[in-house]
Amino acid sequence: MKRTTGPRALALIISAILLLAGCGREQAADESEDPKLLLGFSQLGSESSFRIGNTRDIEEKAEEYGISLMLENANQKQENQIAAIRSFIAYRVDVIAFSPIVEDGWDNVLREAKDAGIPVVLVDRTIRTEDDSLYESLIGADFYEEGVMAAEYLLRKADDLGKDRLNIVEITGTEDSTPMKQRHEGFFDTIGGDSRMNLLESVNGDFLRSRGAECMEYLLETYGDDIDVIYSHNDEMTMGALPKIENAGYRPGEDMVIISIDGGQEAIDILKEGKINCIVECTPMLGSILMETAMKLKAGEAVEKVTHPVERTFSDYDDIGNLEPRGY
Ligand code: GZL
Repeated sequence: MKRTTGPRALALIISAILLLAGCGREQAADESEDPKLLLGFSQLGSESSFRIGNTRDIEEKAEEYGISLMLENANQKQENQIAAIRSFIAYRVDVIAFSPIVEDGWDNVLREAKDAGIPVVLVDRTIRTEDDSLYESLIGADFYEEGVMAAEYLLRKADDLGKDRLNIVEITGTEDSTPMKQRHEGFFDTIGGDSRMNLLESVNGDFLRSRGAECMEYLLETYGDDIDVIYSHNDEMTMGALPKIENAGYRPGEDMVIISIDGGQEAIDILKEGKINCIVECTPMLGSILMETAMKLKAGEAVEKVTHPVERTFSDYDDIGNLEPRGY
């Protein structure tokens, strides 16, 4: 029977090697200048410009703050994030940070971190737990508010279009992730009382460009001319959908209102061309707040339980000709 080394076994092997080889933190400190702070960060993957920009910003800010960073990319797998957190515990980092790919399934490993006396910071997304002492701080967007901002744009657009019926299709992000759940709730809570608004169907695109294209192909085959509005939970899926809309003979941004989220350069440029009507910003630039928070935790100082960055909307109602380069 072929035996593979699962992530848990892998974490245990890494831990054993580190401990047996005496490469734990204490040993390293004797041999070289101990950095002022060792931060272990588990990134969930590289699925979007947002994610790649977030990783780059964290790396750059660690360098700027003189913080030693152990960064592990989980390639969209929760089990890889759990294994990475266990290896950070074995290595006895000062602070653990991670962007949880989904909300559930973290209590056990975070209890191990807590038992080891290592503080944990959530970056970008949050977890669902009965015990919020398992993490010190959440640094990330208010996704519910992003959904509200998207809906507020649509209500304004609906008034200008003067239609008494708007059929909506929704392309959602990763199932059970905080942005997927809250962007949906914020949007539909805001338009819920408006009789003009009609949801045809929500389909899951997992925040991926390729899946966004597949979702749009299905929605066009199923609803075609009936589609008035596309609400997409991130720019990657939106950019996957756009060629499908055009190949089907529709003008995105004119025949169909396109609302997206993130605000990376590629999507902003498409908005300037008029093929996307509204983009709600979701900034990946969380590195500075993360480094400040990690340094406070190491110094034993109090930190905010939740920090939301300030975000805005870009739309066809704005003059964005002179917008600063987005940096992601
Ligand atoms: C939101 C972040 C989402 C982005 C997507 O902060 O978690 O994940 O909107 C990314 O682009 O995949």
